[in-house]
Amino acid sequence: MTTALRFPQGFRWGTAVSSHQVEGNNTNNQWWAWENVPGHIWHGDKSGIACNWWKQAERDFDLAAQLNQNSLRLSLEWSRIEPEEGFFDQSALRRYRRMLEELHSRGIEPMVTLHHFTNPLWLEVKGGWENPDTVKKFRQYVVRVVEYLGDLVPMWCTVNEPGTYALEGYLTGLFPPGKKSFSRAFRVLANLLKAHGEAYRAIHMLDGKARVGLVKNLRPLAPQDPSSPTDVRLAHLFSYLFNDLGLRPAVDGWLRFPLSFRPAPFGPLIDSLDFVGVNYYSPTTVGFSPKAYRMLFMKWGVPEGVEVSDSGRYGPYGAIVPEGIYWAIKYASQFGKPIYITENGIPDADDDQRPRFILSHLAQVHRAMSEGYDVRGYYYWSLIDNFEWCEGWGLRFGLIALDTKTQKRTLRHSGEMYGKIAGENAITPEITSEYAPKAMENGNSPAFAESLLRRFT
Ligand code: IFM
Repeated sequence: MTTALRFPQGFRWGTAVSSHQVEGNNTNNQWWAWENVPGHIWHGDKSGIACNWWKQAERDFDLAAQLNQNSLRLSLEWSRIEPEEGFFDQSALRRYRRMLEELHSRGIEPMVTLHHFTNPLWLEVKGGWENPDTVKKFRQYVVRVVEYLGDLVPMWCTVNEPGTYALEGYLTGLFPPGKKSFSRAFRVLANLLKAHGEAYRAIHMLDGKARVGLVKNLRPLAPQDPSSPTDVRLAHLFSYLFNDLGLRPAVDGWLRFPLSFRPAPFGPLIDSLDFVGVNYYSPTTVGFSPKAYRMLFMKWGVPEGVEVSDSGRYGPYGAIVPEGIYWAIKYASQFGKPIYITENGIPDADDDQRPRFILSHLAQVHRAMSEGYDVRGYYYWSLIDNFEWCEGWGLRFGLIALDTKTQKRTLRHSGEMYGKIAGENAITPEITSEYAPKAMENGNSPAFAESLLRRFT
């Protein structure tokens, strides 16, 4: 690499976190209850005090500022703000207000997510997102939040990864409530999408200037055996169910089958995106398995012959395919809205892959932008190691390593590198040669990546 890859002025350089994963002691949501049942979390881990953000987020805001971050994506914990139905806790709202002010005072613009996987317990016992009334209750919570915090929040994400929430909570059963039912999964997804639409309208009613988006985890899906017509069809079907159904309704408003048995547009959803939040991690292969009858005979896997990241309870977290982020940007661009990469990251405890991962993915973001795709920012997941849901503390995504026993923070090499990129607003040849000289060689998986892009673009 001989010339720098420069990003436009004003590009958002950020990191992302979510409330339950960093705050600590979120005892009043369904995840806390779930964690306390043996067998649910790898190694029996618990979120505990997590990264102690409820008391000391400012310590990590300082670190984010030192890494030249101009934005940070964090989420609000509904179960703190509305601990009992209809009771809004002013002290919780005050704490969030303080956090947001502290970010602004460091020159860091907050991007705030309203729902990131957790529900208050009172809501969960009423059926959570299976219950259509939850949409109305979410709207009420959003209105309170925006009235109190709106002046400090230029960008809102309504719901984080509705597809993942529905898939893991209602199909694989790895997330609470641990159900396995297609019809429930699609009911939940439909309600989350409706909630997005309602929240979009409510926020704009209160603040015309706010920008509001939905955060979608986009996964390139490739047939396990490209010569098998069944695998090819299944990959397309799963891409439709996972990628398309979780995003398209926020543009055209339609809740199609299987989101609804009587397909119809849902008014508040129509054209309800000011931006698309794209989370990209890795691609998945899809193949036919007669045993997988509960999953429409689909078996998922990690592409073969491709470098993988650290492993969790069930094997590698994912394959490292930087071209996938380029695919995700192209895919999201069909909706005609600005794009933020709201999450992209890798679990890599010893940090031997992360510098290369970040550089090669950013190079693909740059490639897309130089072709005219409107990407406005990139948020690395995550600023600091945090509680990784059913994988507990077993997967480490942070630019900053956390010792959970002592709460000691240690900046990783990759963190230092990301800070330099943000500071330069560019990937310079010096940064590349210092941190990951081979990152731009596309040495990982060129054949797989190219076939992936051919199939899905
Ligand atoms: O930690 C999660 C996050 O909460 C949602 N997106 C994926 C991340 C890594 O698995």
